[in-house]
Amino acid sequence: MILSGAQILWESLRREGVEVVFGYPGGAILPAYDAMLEFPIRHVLVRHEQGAAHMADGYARASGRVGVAVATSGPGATNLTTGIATAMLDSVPTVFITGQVPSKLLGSDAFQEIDVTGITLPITKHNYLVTEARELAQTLREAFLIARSGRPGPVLVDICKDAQQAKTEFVWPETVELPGLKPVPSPLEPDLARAAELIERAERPVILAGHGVIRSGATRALVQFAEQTGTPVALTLLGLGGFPASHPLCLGMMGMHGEAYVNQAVQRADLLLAFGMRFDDRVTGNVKTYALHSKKIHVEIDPSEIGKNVAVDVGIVADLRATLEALLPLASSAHHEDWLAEIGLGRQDTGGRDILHQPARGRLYAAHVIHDLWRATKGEAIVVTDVGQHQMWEAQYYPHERPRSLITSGGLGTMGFALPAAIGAKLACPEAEVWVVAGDGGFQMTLCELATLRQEGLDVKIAVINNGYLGMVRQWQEFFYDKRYAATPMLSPDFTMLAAAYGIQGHHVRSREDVVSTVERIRATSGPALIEFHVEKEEAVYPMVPSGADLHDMIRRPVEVVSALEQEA
Ligand SMILES: Cc1ncc(C[n+]2csc(CCOP(=O)(O)OP(=O)(O)O)c2C)c(N)n1
Repeated sequence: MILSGAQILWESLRREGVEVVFGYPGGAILPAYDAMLEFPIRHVLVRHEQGAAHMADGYARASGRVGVAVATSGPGATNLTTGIATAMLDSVPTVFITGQVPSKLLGSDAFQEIDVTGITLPITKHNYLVTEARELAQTLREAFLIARSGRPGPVLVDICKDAQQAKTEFVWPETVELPGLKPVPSPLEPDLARAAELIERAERPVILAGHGVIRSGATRALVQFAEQTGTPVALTLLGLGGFPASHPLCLGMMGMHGEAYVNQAVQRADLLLAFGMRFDDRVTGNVKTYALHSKKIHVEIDPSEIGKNVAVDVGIVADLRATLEALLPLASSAHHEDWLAEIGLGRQDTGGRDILHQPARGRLYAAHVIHDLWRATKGEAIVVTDVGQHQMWEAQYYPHERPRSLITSGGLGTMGFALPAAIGAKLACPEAEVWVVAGDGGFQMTLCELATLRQEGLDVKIAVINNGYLGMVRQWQEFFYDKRYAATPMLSPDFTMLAAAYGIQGHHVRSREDVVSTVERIRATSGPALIEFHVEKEEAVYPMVPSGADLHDMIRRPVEVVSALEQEA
């Protein structure tokens, strides 16, 4: 079959099972856009290429499938980079297609020529420059394989305009073998035996569950393992939902804004079982004082993570679900009642984050909003957050029961992620209730995608948590810079009027009494809607481990503030 490079692109995507792509056209990718009309693929026209990248990312996180974004050369491609880096740091399977100037102009500083493979080298798992149509099918096949295999990640394919236009025989490679791509190893018997031995001996074990649980579909195996070995489970931000929040062995989130008692449990444990997590600095605090009394077992698909930040006693490079299934018959049944009771006692120490139980007195706290949103949605929504205080409050006050029900940028911490990623998530899971939870700052970074939301007619609900500040940065200034609020007070538009301009209904909420009724009101309507919640301006996320401090050294809500609130009661 003779096809143009552009036709080969879409035919290859179709064969890879791609049903929707997110993109924005331009000169160097026009042949591809022209050919697209012949193929059964839904194209979502974004308003900025960063949005396309986050949509592909949100689509992939919500579904587990590969998300695809398309852009033109030069500024189209550079606009993708924040989204590519976001996908890279959170290991999200994505493929980015960019147009490039004709091959004979490469290196000539042609109009809209930029070295895209050079720019994206450190933020992709792999990238390609395609100069000939006959290379395309093989390259795309490889790109999808690399994006989804092992530790997933973004792959970019930069295609010269003449390679899109040229015609060639279409040959679809049924199998692909890449010398550098090794099959995921099975866990080794001696490592499993050693791990089982450490588990057997442990008296104060804690499981640290990360994004890998969700990526490998290990939730059921993890629940079984935790129950059989009587081991409590602490979660990273990206691990939330990987183990049901309501499970009696679920401790909740650890790390910088984790529960005080969870971090204490990690510090006091005699065995840490790190499953599909990478000992990120937000999780460990000061590594020199991190969990000094524990043996450590680390199960990770990426060998470069083993021993990278924290030395471990047993490192198992393998798929997590396969490892847990292999470990289950070897691990003896155990109960750790004393240990669980000790942790349970610690639960009373909230570090001052129990603002929910204080009287509202006309004040609206973000914690109220998130908690009431959880109640109204029965905890069943897919929540897509932006980055900042609201992101941490979501993690603290919206318990997640299912994998892939929280979508958030953890590694890169990308403001502007939420709205576009939610559009991707909704397209991946049309039946799901999808909520954006964003701050007034981050929402303004990509709010042009309201137009995309409207044009696509997607039922995504939006909660803008407006505190009039770049809240998380203001909090750091409050704690560590003597309340010198440099460049954090922020003037915003009336977000409901802005929504109205896009043909989207909007509501203001200023008091706690109105939270549930307004949420219910927009849930009862289909189609997009926005609520602007006007919350306390100078509230902080508690507790907090300052960057680089010891994990047990948490900042709590000052006692005088707690007692003042109590006196009001
Ligand atoms: C693109 C980008 N720029 C800057 C930052 C640094 N940053 C982290 S949180 C934050 C404040 C976010 O403010 P807002 O969106 O209003 O959310 P809030 O913290 O108030 O909930 C900033 C500026 C970032 N994470 N991403």
